[in-house]
Amino acid sequence: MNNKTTLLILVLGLFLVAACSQQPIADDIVGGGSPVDVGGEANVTDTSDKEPEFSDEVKEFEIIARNWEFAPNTIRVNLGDRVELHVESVEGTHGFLLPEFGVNEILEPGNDVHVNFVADKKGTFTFACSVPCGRGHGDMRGQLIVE
Ligand SMILES: [Cu+2]
Repeated sequence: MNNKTTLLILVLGLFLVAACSQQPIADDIVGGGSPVDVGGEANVTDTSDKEPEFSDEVKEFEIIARNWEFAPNTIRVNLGDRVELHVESVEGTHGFLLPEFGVNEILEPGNDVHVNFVADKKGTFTFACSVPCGRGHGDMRGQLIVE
């Protein structure tokens, strides 16, 4: 009886020791593979990258459309700026097309059309009239520069 109890305790003890010594090893293996760690680091990096990228500042520009030009025809903003354009035709019906930022507006004379977007990519992007408006239509374009 006494012997059996001792044996049982010994065996239980061995199981416990085995279980205890195996768990940290298993944890180490999971931790060493560390898909969780990498994901965490990537998330932290993403957040800190994005936060300074998008400012709360709104940059407003007045643009006049007439036959056959936009004035001004060059707009300069910084990456991450929120941009608000007030575009108004003072002469005939024109369009304002800036496809890279999903902008496509019709400019009826006298209507102040507000266009909002975030300058979320660097580069030089052409905006142009999208309404056939006469012989100068093809020259009626300008540039948005995001730097
Ligand atoms: Cu046009």
